[in-house]
Amino acid sequence: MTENTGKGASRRQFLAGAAALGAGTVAASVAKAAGPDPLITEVQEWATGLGDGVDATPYGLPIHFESDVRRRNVGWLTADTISSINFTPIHALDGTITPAGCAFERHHSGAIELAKEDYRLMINGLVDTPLVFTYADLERFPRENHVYFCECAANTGMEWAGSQLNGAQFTHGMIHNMEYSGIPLRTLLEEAGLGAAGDLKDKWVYVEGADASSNGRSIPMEKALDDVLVAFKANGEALRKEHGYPVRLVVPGWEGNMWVKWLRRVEVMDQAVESREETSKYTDTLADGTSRKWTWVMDAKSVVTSPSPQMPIKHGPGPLVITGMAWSGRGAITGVDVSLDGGKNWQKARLGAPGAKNALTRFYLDIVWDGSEMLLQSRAHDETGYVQPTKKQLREVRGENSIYHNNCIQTWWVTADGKAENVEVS
Ligand SMILES: Nc1nc2c(c(=O)[nH]1)N[C@H]1C(S)=C(S)[C@@H](COP(=O)(O)O)O[C@H]1N2
Ligand SMILES: [Mo]
Repeated sequence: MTENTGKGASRRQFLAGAAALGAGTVAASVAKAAGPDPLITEVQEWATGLGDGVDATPYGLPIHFESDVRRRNVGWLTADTISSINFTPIHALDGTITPAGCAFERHHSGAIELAKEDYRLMINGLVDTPLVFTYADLERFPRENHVYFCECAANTGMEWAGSQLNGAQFTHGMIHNMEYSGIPLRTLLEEAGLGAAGDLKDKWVYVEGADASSNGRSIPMEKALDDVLVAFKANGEALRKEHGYPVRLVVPGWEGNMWVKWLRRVEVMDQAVESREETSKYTDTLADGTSRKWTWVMDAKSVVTSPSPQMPIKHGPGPLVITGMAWSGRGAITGVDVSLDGGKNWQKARLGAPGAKNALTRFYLDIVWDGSEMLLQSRAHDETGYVQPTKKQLREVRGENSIYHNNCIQTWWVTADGKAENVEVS
């Protein structure tokens, strides 16, 4: 429900909610509505004229009432928008699929425009036959569809030292979850032939993009041959320019930086390159000043998306839907717990659908809110048995010098007036 929903509409939804929850819970407040509602008793403007014809919007956009549901950046985080990041409005979304139009963007040298006709993908290095594929070539290989999340390793990175950004969009919005159509990288590597590489166990691929930054990353051959996709469609349509049109790499469960956009080259190598993006950046500085490297996998994590600072409770005490999302780069989410009191007591949330490997899972906790303040938290479990850590537990092993891979439990302080704020319970 948004502030744009008319009074009548909100009452209709309220009635539907009451029916679903069973009579008694909210029926009393509905009965109190006094006098005829003109939205029901009077013929409205939208019923006396004609609506738009079918071609009014050849490619549809969200209705203007929903214009607040959009990507946002945080000006002070980066010097300019060229090498920067914006955030998915996760607070306002439901289900699991991220619409491409509001899926976060992260560029190191801006989003480039690269036409399909100008697209080339080179496979070289320790292969039997170096190959170059055009876009039309790629379309002729057998393809697969998979839903995967892509999370920047810096997601939640501003929260290490204390609570900072006031909204789930800003604390956890460097993530999107789409259905990709693409070719297994394995297929293309095998097309070039891996005989020349010898024993594949200690081999790597180095992947780079066509943009000025190139964003080169080394990936162990084992992963390259496992589930990595060379993708050209997301959510059924061509990738958006900002997400790597016409072709990007999809590296399931691993940090977003490895998902090279505008993919132009895959080189088979006998060692890692140790490029900028895997040494000076995307390594995790520990308390003693040394850094962890090769921390590719995104550990299990979750966040309550509503209520949250951008999604206050407007309806007062009574039935309340608490919802959020959970994900893990190590496998499927098996459960999510929700706490209303800062982690003292936990309740099992309901999963919107069974967790799927390396994809977002939606969770719900439907409660009757008594109007008292809450310290809302969520805690994810994945199929490896891993449990999302508290901030204290994470700091014990990782210190506070890091930016990347902060997957600790998030707290929203919900006050009696329904407003929510980002606070730290460690
Ligand atoms: N070629 C290229 N690929 C890139 C980047 C880039 O700047 N250039 N940014 C990386 C980073 S850091 C992330 S988190 C993801 C973000 O993907 P998105 O913009 O589709 O959200 O793309 C990765 N791939
Ligand atoms: Mo990233």
